[in-house]
Amino acid sequence: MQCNSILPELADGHENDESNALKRSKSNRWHIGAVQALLDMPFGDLIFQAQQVHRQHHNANAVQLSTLISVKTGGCPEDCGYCPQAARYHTGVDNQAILSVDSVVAAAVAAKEQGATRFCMGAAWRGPKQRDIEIVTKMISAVKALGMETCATLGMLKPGQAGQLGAAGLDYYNHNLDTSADYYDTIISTREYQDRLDTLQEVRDAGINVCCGGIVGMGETRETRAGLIAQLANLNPYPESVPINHLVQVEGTPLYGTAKLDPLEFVRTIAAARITMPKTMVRLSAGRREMSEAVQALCFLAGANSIFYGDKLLTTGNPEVQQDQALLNKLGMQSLPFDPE
Ligand code: SAM
Ligand code: DTB
Ligand code: SF4
Repeated sequence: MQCNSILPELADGHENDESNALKRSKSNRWHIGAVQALLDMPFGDLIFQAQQVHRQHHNANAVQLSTLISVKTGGCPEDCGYCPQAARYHTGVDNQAILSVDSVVAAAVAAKEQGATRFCMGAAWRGPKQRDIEIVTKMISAVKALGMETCATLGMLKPGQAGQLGAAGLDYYNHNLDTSADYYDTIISTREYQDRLDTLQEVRDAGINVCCGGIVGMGETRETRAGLIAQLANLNPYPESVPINHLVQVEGTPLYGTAKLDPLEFVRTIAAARITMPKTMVRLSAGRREMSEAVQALCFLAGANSIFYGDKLLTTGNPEVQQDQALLNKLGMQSLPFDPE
């Protein structure tokens, strides 16, 4: 029986004359059309192909657990249409000054006890100031000393800042492209797509792992989702971690009330990320609390192999730890141990 599979080698960037339209171009880049062809496949064929790629590169029954903390909440000058922390929207999020290093370490200890191996510190900044970097680097060193992987998401970085974060022991920097270049200015007007790409380059140049993904369910088309995935897959190298967030609709934000995305479209996006970026950790990110267990299970089948773990994301809710443990048990999945590599 014929299924629309591409050869697994191809998914890792090699050309093959026998391959069909679902492939990278001669220049070894993913065309938006090729990613859209993946998204257009019959659902079963797409998941089968994603599983093949996934099993070639990963333990298909293991998931990496990261816990988030908001180290500085609300009052952000940016206008991201999805975000409850933008100062200009009235969302009921209370502004909170930067947390103390001690309280962040206490939260990391608790996260580690619950089984998280990575601790991600987020701040509602357009970008950090030097005095912010000085505090965050202390947080990073202290969390790293607990034997956890460290991640931070602090907004745009100026030259030199990524180096300071890396020297403190930062393993990953999260900086999302969020959507395709074409759709970006309908969602955010206070910065350019290129600003995001510039920060990603700063992170790369500092030798820090890149965590970069986006949000779906923002009223975009399938072509827009293809554009996001192609953009991510064409980063050279592609990110080590790719969070795929489902928009959490927060009252007061411009995107509140956006027509709901069909959950299977979300699953398709995960599968396309897996196929185009075979070795990356694809993170089933925001929006899990609003998702059924069955949809989450489909996301794991489609190649997701990491999640945010803990009762809260930054300002919105996440499934409770006990609920996630029960789901992973039900699926026979295990958490990935800390990998010092
Ligand atoms: N301020 C920094 C920045 O924007 O890069 C770091 C924190 S920001 C909250 C981190 C990411 O959270 C955003 O890039 C976006 O992808 C995601 N995010 C924010 N609000 C969200 C929402 N309502 N639903 C889904 N993802 C969201
Ligand atoms: C990412 O891609 N998703 C996380 C993390 N990186 C920082 C953030 C999700 C935020 C959801 C809305 C909130 O809780 O404020
Ligand atoms: Fe600010 Fe980040 Fe929220 Fe945008 S996503 S408003 S930059 S905290």
